[in-house]
This record gives sequence, C-alpha cells and structure tokens, in this order.
Amino acid sequence: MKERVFLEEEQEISIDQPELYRVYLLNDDYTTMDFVVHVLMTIFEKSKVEATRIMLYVHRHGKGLAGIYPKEIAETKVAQVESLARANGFPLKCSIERDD
Ligand code: NFA
Repeated sequence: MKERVFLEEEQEISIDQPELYRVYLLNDDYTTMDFVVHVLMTIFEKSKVEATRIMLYVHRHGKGLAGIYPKEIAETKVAQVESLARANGFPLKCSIERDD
C-alpha cells in the first residue's frame, strides 16, 4: 500500500505503508476463560473489561478479533499465544487474515 503525501509546491513523495493483518482467537472446549482473558491482557494489551468482552465473543461466536498489526508483529503474537497456551496445557489457537 502506498500513501501519497503532499509537501510544499511541486514536491511529492510516497511512503510504504505496512500491510496489516488481523489476528483472531479461536474457540475450543478446553482452554479456560480466565486463561483467554490473561492472554488478551498480556499479549494483546487489552483492559480486563475489553479482554472479557472479546473472550465471551469468541466463546459464543467461534472466533473473535484480538488485534490488527503489521505482518511480522501479527505472526509474533500468534507464536506467543500458542506457545503460552501449550506451556499451560491448553489447545488455544489463533488465525491470521490480511486486513484489506
Ligand atoms: N470455550 C471455552 C470454555 O468454555 C472458553 C474459551 C473462550 C476458549 C475463548 C477459547 C477462546 N472454557
């Protein structure tokens, strides 16, 4: 994605905008609600109220948006979630979709 930026008369440059990716959390029957709230607060920097809202949305609808980031950061969040989940014996999974 390129954004056109206008400078003083007759000058124009273009700046590369990073491609953004949506990170979703996926519901399962085994991960505890408290753990999902913890993941949303620590890895996605949500407040307790917002983390609880997102967790319940995922629980009820099957998947829910945790955040939108440049590709490398999105991939790092997924790796952090899945490794923390595994370390705690939970099957919690994420998915990533390009935000077009
Ligand atoms: N469905 C899980 C339960 O009832 C909670 C959960 C919510 C898991 C969101 C994964 C994501 N314990």
